Amino acid sequence: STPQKETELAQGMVRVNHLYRSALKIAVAQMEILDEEFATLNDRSPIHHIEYRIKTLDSIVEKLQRRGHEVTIDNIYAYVQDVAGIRIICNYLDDIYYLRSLLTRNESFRVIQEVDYIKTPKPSGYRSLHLIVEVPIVISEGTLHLPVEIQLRTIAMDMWASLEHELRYKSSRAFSDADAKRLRLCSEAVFEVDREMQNIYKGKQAEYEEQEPAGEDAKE
Ligand code: 0O2
Repeated sequence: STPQKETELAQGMVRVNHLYRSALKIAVAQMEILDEEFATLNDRSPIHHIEYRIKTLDSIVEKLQRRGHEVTIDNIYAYVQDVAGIRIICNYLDDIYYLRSLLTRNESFRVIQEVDYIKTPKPSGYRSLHLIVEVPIVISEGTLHLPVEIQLRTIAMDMWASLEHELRYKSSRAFSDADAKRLRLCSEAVFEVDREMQNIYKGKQAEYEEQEPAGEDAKE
């Protein structure tokens, strides 16, 4: 790459950063509004907590190169859909699909891609629901739509993903095939826990509903 190309890339990155930061802010604010609404109207929110990040330049460059694209600003807009990323950690499995239904039904964030790694886990054992939503941002030239990746997962799936990432990439010891196999088994065990916790929660809820008269009946 020539020095001129590098200057163009650096200048373009300032704009990329600004635009995707803006899209991320709007998407995070909207998810926080939903979370607060659930907490106020219901006694609990399907959201345990929210994390978010802007992809680092190194990670953007690595992704473009891995997929055989030249590293240009246009190619970032065209091929990297997770420059802005939100991770929503939910308590229960059903909470993930409930949030998915809210996101797919609303008019302002259009879901343009969905990959369900819960129904079909990755070969590593990774589980999460990945959505790409288009977020409108108003800038001086008008309204722009930018993609934001939303990863939805349970606390248990998040525990597995963080430790797997740590073991695979950051641990000082070598990562063997046997380690990978044990991690796949852990992923299945964790999924079993998710299903059982979900059942316990559903059971508890049913018990509660039996004891408490429904709102309408109580008034009569
Ligand atoms: P970051 O935060 O950018 O550094 P890609 O795999 O990136 O070529 P795609 O389609 O975006 O293409 O990938 P995918 O797999 O749908 O989503 C990538 C993200 O999902 C990763 O982000 C991780 O956050 C998560 N992920 C996917 N597979 C695994 C896995 O096996 N283990 C763990 N722990 N996380 C996974 P980046 O790009 O790595 O990170």
